[in-house]
Amino acid sequence: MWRELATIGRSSSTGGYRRYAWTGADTDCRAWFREQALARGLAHETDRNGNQWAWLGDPGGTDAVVTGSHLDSVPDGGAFDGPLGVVSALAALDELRRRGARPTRPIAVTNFADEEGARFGLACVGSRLTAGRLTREQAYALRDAGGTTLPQAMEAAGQDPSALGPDPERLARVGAFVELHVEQGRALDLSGDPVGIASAIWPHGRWRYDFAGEANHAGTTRLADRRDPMLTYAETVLAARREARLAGAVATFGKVAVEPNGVNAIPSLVRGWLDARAADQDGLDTVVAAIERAAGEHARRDGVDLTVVRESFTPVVEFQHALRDELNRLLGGALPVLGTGAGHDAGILSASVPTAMLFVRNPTGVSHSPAESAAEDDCAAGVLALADVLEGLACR
Ligand code: HGY
Ligand code: MN
Ligand code: MN
Repeated sequence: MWRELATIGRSSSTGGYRRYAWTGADTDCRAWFREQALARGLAHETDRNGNQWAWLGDPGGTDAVVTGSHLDSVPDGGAFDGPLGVVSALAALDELRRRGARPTRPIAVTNFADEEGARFGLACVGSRLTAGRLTREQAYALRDAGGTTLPQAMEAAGQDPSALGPDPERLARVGAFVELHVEQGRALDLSGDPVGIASAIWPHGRWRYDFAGEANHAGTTRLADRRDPMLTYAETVLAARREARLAGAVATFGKVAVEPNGVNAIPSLVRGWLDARAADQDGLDTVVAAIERAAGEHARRDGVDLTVVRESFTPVVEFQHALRDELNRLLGGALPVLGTGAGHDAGILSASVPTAMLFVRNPTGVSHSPAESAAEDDCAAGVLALADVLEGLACR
């Protein structure tokens, strides 16, 4: 399974993945998922929001135990973020069959659409829509850098967007959702454990900063006459690092767009995207407000106009203690329980259904990079742990 998926959407130059929602690579990942489902005799369906479900047992049944993750990636992402959860879910079903386990509840494997938000800027679009945390109107307003809207992109990929929206009936049939994911940090490497259980997800969001200045000639415009938005952007990036350090948070400007982006032209506009996260909402509010304040001060000094728009936000997630503790009991009771600053579909769904997460050790902690890795033995341990969880929850 892993080798068949590994070639899809992989850049030959960087080795990173470019599986953006509703592009050809995403379509190929979806086709792979459907083939894997049908090869196992699972009932495959794509829901109104483009999420794929592969059912063992009655797709219309209730109290289902659902497990899965996402197949889309960040630009030049790693092989494991998302796919490890989907492949491990399918492999865990294979393990249940090998054990002769007899499910008494429906089990489903999912591939949630557009978790990374790499193309349209909003994280977890498929699960947000299904959970009613993104309206049809908001989804229809999403555009990529080329101006293509989400519904246009879905239609071009053969997915009908006309029914985008909440799916309460579907979620009412889910008794528990468990997402396995490669750890995006080094806690398990430091503790020496192959598998861990999630306690919480930090609150986090994405803010677009537009710095509007005045285009002019790089060679003839006196420094005193410039309204250079690149200067204000640069000061804001430095302020983000300073304020994050002071607040014990994290803040990143990882994406920037410059107009007209000419070597010998002072930009008219610089657009920078801030990703900010903190252990609690107060910390996040503090760092976000401090960065915006600093940007405003620099903008005034530089004669630049500043606009800040929040494009994505996920509040803190505390996974349900009962399911978290049930997983720990099913796995021997001694697994480490750890928080994360990374967002996940499980975080979005946790407001609608009992959710839990399993993490698999990442020896370097590196993620959102072609260098992301996980040892095969640890991945196998994750599959067995997920199989134990599915057997314990769904095969009473
Ligand atoms: O950004 C995140 O935390 C996740 O990878 N979507
Ligand atoms: Mn990710
Ligand atoms: Mn992920």
